[in-house]
Amino acid sequence: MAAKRGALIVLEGVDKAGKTTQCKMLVQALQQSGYPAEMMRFPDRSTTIGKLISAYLEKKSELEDHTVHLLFSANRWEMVPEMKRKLEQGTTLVVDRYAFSGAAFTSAKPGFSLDWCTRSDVGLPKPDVVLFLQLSPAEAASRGRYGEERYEDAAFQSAVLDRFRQLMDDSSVNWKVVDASGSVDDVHKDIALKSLDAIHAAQTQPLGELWK
Ligand code: FDM
Repeated sequence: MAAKRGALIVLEGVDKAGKTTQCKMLVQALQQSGYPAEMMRFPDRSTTIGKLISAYLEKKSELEDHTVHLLFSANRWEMVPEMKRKLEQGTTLVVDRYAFSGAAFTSAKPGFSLDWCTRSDVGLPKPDVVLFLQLSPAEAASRGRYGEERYEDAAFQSAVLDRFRQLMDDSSVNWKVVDASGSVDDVHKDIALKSLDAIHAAQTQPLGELWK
């Protein structure tokens, strides 16, 4: 009999919400409970496209805004065959950022509609759940200064949060809000419970197509 498919679990949220820490903890907890699981992150800076994106984020290069948006999207599409293969083999993928960051960040720039920003990601593997780590701008600020990369400033992050809120109105996506203001362990427990629900549901549902 074919293995039950793994779940596609995405963590989103503004900077400082703890996405990367929580992704790592979730993968470890799932593995320890006997669920095959791997972490992925977008942008994946290791590929040729990812290196272009990384240089842009580090402000070592300039790219036209539509162009970099499409590169972020292409960086997801290039991983799709591998993602599908792993999911089909029964591995759950825990993904740090996905198309929602793509749409929220670009559409926070002047002159970009949310609609245009989602187009290039239509049809990507649809997450079984998107966990949105919620943190108020004041709480984010209390976690220390932003870094030096592009987009790491409070005004831009607040525009991004508005766009995330708009994306969360779309009920075709299984959004779950996680209060990220608690302790690392409390947030982890909430994420683990919600992820197990998604893993069980995924076993009886085919993988969907995002925004289609
Ligand atoms: N980002 C990330 C985008 O602008 N578009 C995207 O599609 C994705 C996946 O890149 F500022 C932004 C979000 C963030 C930066 O930072 C990536 P991290 O620290 O590698 O997550």
